[in-house]
Amino acid sequence: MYRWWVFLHIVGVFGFLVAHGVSVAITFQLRTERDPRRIGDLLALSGSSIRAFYVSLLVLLLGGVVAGFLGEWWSEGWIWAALAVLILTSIAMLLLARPYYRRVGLVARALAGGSEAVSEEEFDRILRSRRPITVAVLGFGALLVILYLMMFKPTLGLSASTTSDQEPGQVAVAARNIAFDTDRLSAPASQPFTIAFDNQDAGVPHNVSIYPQPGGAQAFQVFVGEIITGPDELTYEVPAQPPGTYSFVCDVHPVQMVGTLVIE
Ligand SMILES: [Cu+2]
Repeated sequence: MYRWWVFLHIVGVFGFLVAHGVSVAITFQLRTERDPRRIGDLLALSGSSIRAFYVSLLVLLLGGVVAGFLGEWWSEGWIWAALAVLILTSIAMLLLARPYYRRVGLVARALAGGSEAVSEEEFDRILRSRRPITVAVLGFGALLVILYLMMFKPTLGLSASTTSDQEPGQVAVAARNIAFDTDRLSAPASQPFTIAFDNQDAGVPHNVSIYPQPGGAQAFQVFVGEIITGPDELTYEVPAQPPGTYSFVCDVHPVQMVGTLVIE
């Protein structure tokens, strides 16, 4: 299900880019166009693409929001940041672009109607405004930021896996997309602790085992966790360990799934 909602989200993105590409192309065409009638036609064409643009935006938002719930991403910073960038950029672009289009349309209609209230030079100056470039750079920059947030998923200090709100002696870690959701865990020294393990990978076996690091406090494997196939959860009971730096590893994927466990 999750992949289908991401699929829908990306379909929305394609529609969004195609529909808005019409407006972008026309905006730059306007800078070289001086015939008021042609300009009126171009503005009408741009306006006609706006509906497809808003429909795509809705599909994009719907797919993204639902996928966010299914993937349990709403507890992480990147998805909120991406949504904020989308909303704020949309508002900024609307506020910057709308007066420009409105003025060009108004003047083009007046000139086409034979009005002489606006001179050719003034019309030229309005059409040569740098406003469209500002809007395009803003939009493209925001797309790059959102793409970065979606690809790299930085938690931005907001993550369900932060151990700060856990009681001492309770450690939580999740596996998703053949990766642990954190590369650093900490546990108290010289007392037993639990590891609440959440395997979110459907059909994929994972576990959590604890190994000493070279030169660490223990010479032998400290703990071997039972392997569970996701989606499944299990709480491991780990016996007391001396303070030191250890590795926590999934024995099924020891290369991709490894992190540092600090016992202090
Ligand atoms: Cu694994």
